[in-house]
Amino acid sequence: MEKAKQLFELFETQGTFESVAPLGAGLINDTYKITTKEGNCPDYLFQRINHAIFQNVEMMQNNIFRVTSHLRKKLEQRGESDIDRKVLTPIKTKKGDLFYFDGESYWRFMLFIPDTQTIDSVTENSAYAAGRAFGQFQCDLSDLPGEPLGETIPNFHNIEFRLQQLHEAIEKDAVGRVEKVKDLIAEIEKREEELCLPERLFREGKLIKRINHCDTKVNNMLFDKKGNFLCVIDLDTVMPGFVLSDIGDFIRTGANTGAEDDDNLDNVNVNLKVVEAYTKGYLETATFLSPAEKQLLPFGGKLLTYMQTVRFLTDYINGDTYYKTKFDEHNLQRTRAQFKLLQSIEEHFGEMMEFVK
Ligand code: GN1
Ligand code: MG
Repeated sequence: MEKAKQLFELFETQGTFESVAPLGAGLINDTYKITTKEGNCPDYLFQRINHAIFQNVEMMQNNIFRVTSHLRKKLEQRGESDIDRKVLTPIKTKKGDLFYFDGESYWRFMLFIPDTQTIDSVTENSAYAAGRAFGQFQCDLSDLPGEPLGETIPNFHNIEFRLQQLHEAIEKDAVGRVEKVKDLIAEIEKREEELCLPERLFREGKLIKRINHCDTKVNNMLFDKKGNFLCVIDLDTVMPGFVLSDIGDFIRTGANTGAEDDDNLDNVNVNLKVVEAYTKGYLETATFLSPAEKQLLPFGGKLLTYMQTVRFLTDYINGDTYYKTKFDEHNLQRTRAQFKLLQSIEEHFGEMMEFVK
């Protein structure tokens, strides 16, 4: 409480601090909401940035500032109303910085957007809206002026790098968990060659990098109370990557009939209706795609689900050092649920390819 109040005073905020409460379900940063006393002053959201993961906070905050300013300009050009609800607004410190370091933690503020909801599962309608929104997001950022954005986490969605991390974890076997997950390791190794395709295409000059969100979990989208799409949130990982990342992570989360960490694998399957609706919406606004990129979109779903399986398993083997966990075997349960989803995607891959055609 005292800390929140102190931070509130350090940033360019309006109104009087009233209360603070935790918010959201992110696996990385800690998020809180500050309510102000005055009805005509905004409320604020602030976060302690996970500095172990985002090691270059300055680069990340600069990326976010450039991206949100550019998106705001695009909204203005299109004559949109309610712009403060359709793009995030970072708040600077009174000194003009995009974050504050207190000697231990890094903090940042943004405007809180009221009367909104995030959702963990989508209908066909909201999937279509999400597809259009992420296509528009990438399209709007395709002419971002200036230097390329920095990679806030180097090699973030590079599957070859993620596999290398897995192999290092297996090698170390820091907490003696490898024996228990031999079956999963074998399944992952069986698919390595196939799933490293995009990195090979990139090296051959056949696939390019564009600005992506790189964390298009369905709950990283904000809707109003009626279910209308407002904006994309959690911009920490906006950086250059393959367009496969964003459609892929949406399929992984939005088109999963179960939960990311479902303990009942029978719940976990790919929802083809959601994939179809998202693909349709996305292709309507992502008008910049090359034929090669279009062809690979369904592969994105496979790749990101595979990558998340690899990442959760790596963290499990390392002894749960990266993701927040709620119980002892949480990362293993997540791994099994992601692997089940991967199998379901593989089974229905032919149908997913049809949607692009
Ligand atoms: C993390 O913080 P959150 O929940 O939005 C992770 C994503 C993973 C996701 C899995 C920086 O996202 O890459 O896909 O968990 N973010 C980072 O749920 O590693
Ligand atoms: Mg997030």
